[in-house]
Amino acid sequence: MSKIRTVQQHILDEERLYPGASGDFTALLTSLIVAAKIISREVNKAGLVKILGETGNVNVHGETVQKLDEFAQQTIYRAMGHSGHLCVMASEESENIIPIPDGGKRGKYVLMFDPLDGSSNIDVNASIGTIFSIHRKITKDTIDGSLQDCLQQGCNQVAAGYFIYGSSTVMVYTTGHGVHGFTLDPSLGEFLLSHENIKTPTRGKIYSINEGNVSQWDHGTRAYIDYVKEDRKDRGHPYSLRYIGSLVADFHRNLLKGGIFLYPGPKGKLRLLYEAAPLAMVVEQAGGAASTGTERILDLQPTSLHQKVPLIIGSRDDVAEYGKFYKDALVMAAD
Ligand code: FDP
Repeated sequence: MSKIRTVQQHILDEERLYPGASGDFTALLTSLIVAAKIISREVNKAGLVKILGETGNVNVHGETVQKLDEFAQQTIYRAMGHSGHLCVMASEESENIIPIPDGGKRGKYVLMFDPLDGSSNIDVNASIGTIFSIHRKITKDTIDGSLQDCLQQGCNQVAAGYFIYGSSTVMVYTTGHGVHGFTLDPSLGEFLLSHENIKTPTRGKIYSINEGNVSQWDHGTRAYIDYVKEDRKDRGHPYSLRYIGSLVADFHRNLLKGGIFLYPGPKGKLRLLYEAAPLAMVVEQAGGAASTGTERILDLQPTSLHQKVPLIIGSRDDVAEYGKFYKDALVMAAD
């Protein structure tokens, strides 16, 4: 019979792997989980917005109805700003770094987050999510964190993960010791271990890409997508196309089933710090890979807060195969 474990118990177990741990990190994740539960509750009510009041209006309870992505942003800020464990935050929704509120205790961690990824799907009841990435403070001059603390390579993350608000709410996270998934039991208000030590298949049968962008693709991407669509049973082809257009949802499905998600260049659309790097840490910990086509995502040195990168992520052999197509096309173009 499978064991019953809450995410809190699991985080505490992981903390015991570090005898000198102060408990700060555990407390930080606990605050983040509270924020996610509040966002989850609000996402579940999204369909009632029209009944209870339009965005910007005052609803029947006398509350101002906010856009869900603004609500998610503020909820995380309010839950984390006073947690005492962070020195700075950065969000996909804010242009600049987010300092810790005046008077708030400063801590040794940096939080980067995308409060509500895939938000264009809210109105159609498709899954959306919150992505997070945690680094240690590296600057020493003041107790406040700075831009430099936010612009760290993904390989320095101490934890990363996401919450997906779908048919149920699921949390997936890693601290560098495997990837674990927890499903929210709304009646208990607890995330319970549902996916222990997730390993993604080394090769999948799914490709996920916005094919409407084909005219903007490079030759390598075009050749690769033609290849996965070939009717070659000996190679396990054709692959099935699955694209929701909500990164967390597309990523989560491919993580569990195997497959490849592509948002190719030249510049890409997805953000390095809030989307690509955290999901790259998760996928690598699950045995998969994440690349721009030529470089490992976790090796990229960010140069600005909202930097976009091409993102090719998923099953290890599929990502490697894409890389060969991409590089071959570059070589051919150079000849
Ligand atoms: P959205 O615009 O709905 O917020 O990064 C944002 C994102 O969604 C991802 O979640 C998703 O994978 C991607 O954009 C979809 O982009 P396209 O509509 O260009 O396919």
